[in-house]
Amino acid sequence: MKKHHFHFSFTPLGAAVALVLMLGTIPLAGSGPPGTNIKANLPYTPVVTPNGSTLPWKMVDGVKEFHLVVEEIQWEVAPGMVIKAWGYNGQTPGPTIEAIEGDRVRILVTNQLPEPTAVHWHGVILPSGMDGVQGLTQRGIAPGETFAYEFTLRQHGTQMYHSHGDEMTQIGLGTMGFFIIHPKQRERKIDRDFAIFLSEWFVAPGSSRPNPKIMTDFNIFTFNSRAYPGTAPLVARTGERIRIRFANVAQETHPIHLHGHSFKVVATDGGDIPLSAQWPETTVLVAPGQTRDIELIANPGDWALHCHRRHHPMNAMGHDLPNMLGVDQADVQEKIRELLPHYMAMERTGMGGMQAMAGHMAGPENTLPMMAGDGPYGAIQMGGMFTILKVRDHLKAGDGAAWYQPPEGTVAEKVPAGQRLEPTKP
Ligand SMILES: [Cu+2]
Repeated sequence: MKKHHFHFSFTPLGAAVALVLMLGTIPLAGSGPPGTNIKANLPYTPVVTPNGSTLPWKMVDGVKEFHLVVEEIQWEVAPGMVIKAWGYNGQTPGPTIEAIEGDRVRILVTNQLPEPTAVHWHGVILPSGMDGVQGLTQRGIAPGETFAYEFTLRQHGTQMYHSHGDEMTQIGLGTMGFFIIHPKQRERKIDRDFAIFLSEWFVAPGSSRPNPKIMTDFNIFTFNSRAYPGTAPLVARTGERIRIRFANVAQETHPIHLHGHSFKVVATDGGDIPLSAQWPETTVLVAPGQTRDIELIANPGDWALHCHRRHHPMNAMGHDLPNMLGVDQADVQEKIRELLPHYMAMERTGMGGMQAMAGHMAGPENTLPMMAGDGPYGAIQMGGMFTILKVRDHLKAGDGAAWYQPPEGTVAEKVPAGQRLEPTKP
């Protein structure tokens, strides 16, 4: 294979541009990952990857050079559950790559996995030999080897990178990330730009290794490989234009629903959707192999953002157990326990009690209760693919952790005694 030569031939202009761009990679104490915090020096609004980070880069002879290391990692899905995942640079999804249309990029990939891999730049228009399909466009990157991918970005949009060798195992264990290409000039300013990768896993309760052989029956559902209440909220100011990018290389389709807003799907992994072809939505379906960008104007409040398949904003829920809804189990609990030793008489009135039960009953090690999260009014009874868009009129430190303070008289309340309660009838 042809060896790469890294030339150093700076022109004064190139050096100045490089200096300005590199300033963007200097981390500020307490202000997030490198590359995401000095907006003034970047010609775009940096993407925020909740629970993740942005991959730093350096200019090498006019080429933006990134370095990914694919490796086994210990990954916390949420407090109480750590898995042995495979990811890039210590994370799953791997750090978000950000670049600009027209950039020449070089991405070094070092393989620390126990088997060969290749990295596919999903949706990126590039020379075939840089496409990263093991066996088809290159030989696999053997354990310990470093490969260089290099190409010029001829488009903009939300693309992805993911393993394209032994995909069931490698993607199933977390080897994917965002590859975001900003346009040279955006027509409308974006105030906040978020990126959320959708994934599902099967991790047998009590174990820590995701099972890569599972095809349909998953038990852990994640945003950026985190399950609620481990998902970081999205924080914004009232009236801001928000872009949220979703990506999926998993097995399931995920209809992602945002409360309290009407949004437009403005782009797919194939490019921008023309204004005349955008229509309003409150739920966007993101299928495997797709990305979808939505834009909205932020309304004040705490707004649920979640997958709308009902078991996806849930954690492991023992779904193979019998249906007990409406069954008086007072007399049969002991008999059921002869068949299911750990069975508890539950769910007669619904499954909402599961969250309270999880609080005072020891479950299996290293898994997550089906429902979790306490809000200002009680148990939220959610898990999995669930997070909160927190929009405030005036942002201040700590807003990410604080609950919305609604204006007087704008919260649903119990009807006072003595008022007429007859339902209206057709
Ligand atoms: Cu889903």
